Parts: sequence; C-alpha cells; structure tokens
Amino acid sequence: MANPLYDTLFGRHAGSSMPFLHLAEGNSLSYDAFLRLTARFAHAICAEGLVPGDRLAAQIEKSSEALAVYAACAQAGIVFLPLNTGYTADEISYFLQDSGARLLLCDGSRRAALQAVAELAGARLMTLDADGTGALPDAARDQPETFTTVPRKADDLAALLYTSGTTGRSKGAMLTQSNLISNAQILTEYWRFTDRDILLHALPIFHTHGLFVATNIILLTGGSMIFLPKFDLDQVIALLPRATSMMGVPTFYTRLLDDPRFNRDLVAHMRLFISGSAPLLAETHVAFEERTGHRVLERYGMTETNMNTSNPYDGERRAGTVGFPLPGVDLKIADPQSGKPLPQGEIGLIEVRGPNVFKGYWNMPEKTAEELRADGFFITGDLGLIDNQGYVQIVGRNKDLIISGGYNIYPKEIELLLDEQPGVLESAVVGVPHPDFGETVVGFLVAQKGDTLDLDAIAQAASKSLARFKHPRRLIVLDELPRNTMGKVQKNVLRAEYAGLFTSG
Ligand code: MLC
Ligand code: AMP
Repeated sequence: MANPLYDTLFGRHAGSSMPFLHLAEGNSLSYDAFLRLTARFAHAICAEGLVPGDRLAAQIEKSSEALAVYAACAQAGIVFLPLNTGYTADEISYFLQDSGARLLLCDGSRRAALQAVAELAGARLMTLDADGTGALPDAARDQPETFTTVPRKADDLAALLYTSGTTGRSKGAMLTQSNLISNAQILTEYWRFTDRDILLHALPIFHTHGLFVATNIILLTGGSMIFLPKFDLDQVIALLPRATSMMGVPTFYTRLLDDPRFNRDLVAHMRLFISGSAPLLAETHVAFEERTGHRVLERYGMTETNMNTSNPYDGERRAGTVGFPLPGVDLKIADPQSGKPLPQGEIGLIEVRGPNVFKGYWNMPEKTAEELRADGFFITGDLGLIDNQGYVQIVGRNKDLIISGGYNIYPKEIELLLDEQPGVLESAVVGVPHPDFGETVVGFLVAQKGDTLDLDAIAQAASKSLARFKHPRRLIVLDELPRNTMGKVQKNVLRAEYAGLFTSG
C-alpha cells in the first residue's frame, strides 16, 4: 500500500455515495463529498509550503471541515497535531515551539490572540471557522477535487498528540500510521462494528477517543456518524433514536442518567454504549443497566497507546473493570520498583506492549526511555490488578494526574503558576470527587509569613494562562501543607480531607 493510513481508512471510499456524516443541521455528507473536500484541503495545505513529515497544528471547532483536515494530512503525508479548543495562547505557544509546526489552523475568533505566537514559532496561520468558512476553505475553493496520495510507510508518523507531563511540560506522543490502523482494526472486530452502524459522536475530535477510536472505526467499516459539535444533552436525547451505538466519557452517561427522558424506550433499539477515558463508577454501570437494560461496555486506553483493554462484547461486561487485554496487546502488572511481573491478584503498575503502542515522545529521548522499556513495554502510570477471571481493574494512579470530564490535568503545571503569584509561599493541587466531572481541581495555598492572599487576583492569573478546564474550582488557604516524615507533601491527606467538597451537602 502506498499510504496505509489513507488507503485503509479513506481512499477505499472514493466514489461512494453512502453517508459518512449526519450533521446537526439535518443534512448529511457522503463519503465521496468528504473525500473531494479532503483533496481540495490537501492542495491548499501543500500550497502553504508544507511537505511530508511537517506538522500541522489545529485548534479548530468540531465540524466536517475540521475532520477533513485530519484526512487531508493523512493524504498529504503531514503529521496532524490537534489541540484542545480550550487552550490559551500561552499554551498554544508551547505546542508550536516544541513541535516546530509549519502551519497553525485556528478559528477566526482566535486569530488576533494567536497571530503573535504563530509568528514567534515561525508558523504560518490560517483560519477555519466552526461554520466551515475561513482562509483555508477560501484557498481550497478552486483546487482540484482529486489529490495524488503521498506515499508513506506504516512506521511513519501520522499524528502528534500532546499529553500533559508530570514536570509541567507537555509531551508530544508520536503515533504512527500502523499504531492507528492496527487499533482501529482490532476494535472494529472486538466491538462488532459494521457498515450498518450509525455512531452518535458527541466527543471532541482533538483527542484519541473522538478522533481515533470513534472516527477510525467508522471509516474502517463504512458506517456513518451523527456528528455533533459537542455533548449537548437535549440534542443527544433527540438524536439517540437514530443511532445504533454511542461512545462517551463517564460524564456523558451520568448526565444522561440525570435526565428522566433517558429511559428504556428511548434506547431499546441501541446496539452498544461504550465508555472510557476515565473510570466509570460501578454505581453508574448498575444504574445504567437498571434504567435502560443495556450494560455499558467499558474499555481502557491512553493517548500513547490507543486502546489497551476492553470488556467483552458477548461475555460479561463487569462493572468496575476495564475487561481483558485486546488481541495483540500484552499487559502485565509490574512491581513499581523492579518492573518484575507480580502474581495474579496483586496491585502494581500496568505495562502494555503491542502494535498500538506509540513510537516515543517528540524530541524527548530521556522521557521516552523512562516510560518505554527497551523490550517494548510502556509504563502507563496506572495502578491495577488482574482478577481471578482475567479482568483488569484500575485501582488508582502512580502518576499525579487529575481526570476531569475525560480531560487530563497535571497538577504540576498549575502549581508552578500558583507558586509564582504574589504572597504565595507554596501550593498543592489535587483532584477531588465531583458529581459531574468525576474529579475536579482544588488548589491549596500557603501564604508567605505575614502576607494575606488575594484569591480573586490569583484565580484571575490562572485564567489568563490556563485553559478553563484546568482552573481550580476552589482555592483554599492553609497554614501549612501536610507532609510526611521525608518532607513530601501528602496529597492523599488533602484528597481524603476534602473529598466531600463538591459531593456532600
Ligand atoms: C468543559 N469545562 C470543563 C470540562 N469541559 N471543566 C472541567 N473539566 C471538563 N472536562 C468547563 C467549561 O469550559 C465551562 O466553563 C464549565 O466547565 C462547564 O461547562 P459545561 O457546559 O458543563 O461543559 P461541557 O462543554 O458540557 O463539557 C463537558 C464535557 C466535555 C464532559 C462534555 O468536557 C467533554 O466532551 N469531555 C470529553 C473529553 C474527552 O474526549 N476525553 C478523551 C481523552 S482521550 P465555565 O466558564 O462555563 O464555567 C483519552 C484516552 C482514552 O483519555 O482512553 O480515551
Ligand atoms: P490520556 O493521557 O488523556 O490519554 O488519558 C489516559 C488515562 O486515562 C489513562 O492513563 C487512565 O489513567 C485514564 N483512563 C482511560 N480509560 C480509563 C478507564 N476506563 N478507567 C479508568 N481510567 C481510564
């Protein structure tokens, strides 16, 4: 195959009049129309001087055009670097500099804010608005509707996805064509997707879940997606009767369960509900089955590895577990110190190896070596065990990570910012349980001797440089941080003490 990713997922649909995307406005886009748009975009992107292997960074709203940018990158051999639409200009600046992206695509409303950071990083800037208009579509308008697919090898990079880092510096996970293809093939089979599937797609498309898991599976099968700009409860409830399947983060399912319109009749026809990206509480699993008669299928993945495990399609989907390692994925529970495999039933670090596992972190050989063993096992940072029937259970994290509504937040990044604020001696950021987002961010501050902290000003400073989803939902001043005898801050003590902050009373 000349370009495995493009040929496997996209090229096979050339000339197909079958629907690919059903849009919120009520119209549908066929595979063929989507591929013609893709070709025009590929021409317009190459006309900006990008060559195979270059990175294209995109901070754009979800739309069929935004998805066509992903396809155009695949066709032109360009590395796709999607960015959370919530990121501030400060955050974008880092991603551009680190990746050396040649082009930044952004929404027209952000052009003024991002022009300077693009220039600083030596990237060109083009706009693509949520309604599909902008400089890129303008440049693509008169371009040919076919594009000669650029040859690529299975081991070539397809995408660079940034994950937050424990030191505060984000790391670009390098995903190859074969990482994406192999995972899409395995999941399609495991979850029995076919061309008859209509997937309700309400996830963002700047992360693995919405971009690769959901979209690549549909592309591989030739099914279609009800492609919604975001998760809007009313819209999802209105459109579920037209879908066969849905993928979501746990917040989707708890929000649906909070609404009495979400009942057995509404979803009696559905084939499959899948959950991932954050733990689905066993009580949500049980409540979901009681309400709908469906058992949510929970799976476990990461940006660096795509999907690793899944509950079975036919067998028991067990609440509180993430199922079995997928075919082709080796999973071991290792001793955190020695890395040696632990006996069944013991808790240790989850390590995975397989065709799904990424190639390493962009320009960070030391970080790569720390997390990716020479024998191919990736140290996930998740703590888990394998039960006596082979189900994997995630019991915690060995990494200081907060997952809020499916978005990852590394406390260090916020602590560094809080520590810089006037009067702050030190800070600790932890995740506490939250009824909607699963976990949410709380910042604990200690003032310098004799200082009184201006919490409004501190919150304001955080909001200037951090995406909204990372903002502490509460700032709490303490006389001192709890420490163990080694002097290490005991975040577990803070988490336990403030566990009821958002969930009780
Ligand atoms: C939005 N906000 C969030 C947030 N999302 N805050 C914390 N955590 C989040 N996840 C902000 C909004 O900006 C808003 O700010 C306020 O919180 C409330 O907004 P909302 O209207 O309630 O939020 P909404 O827009 O509905 O978004 C919530 C959500 C969304 C859960 C639908 O976050 C979402 O789609 N999450 C999915 C994330 C995802 O795809 N993760 C996959 C990662 S891949 P204000 O200013 O109004 O207060 C991965 C690998 C794998 O992990 O295994 O899949
Ligand atoms: P990300 O870096 O955004 O790809 O997030 C990956 C992390 O999400 C994993 O390391 C896990 O901690 C978490 N995660 C993903 N799926 C699940 C799940 N089903 N249950 C618990 N945690 C999950």
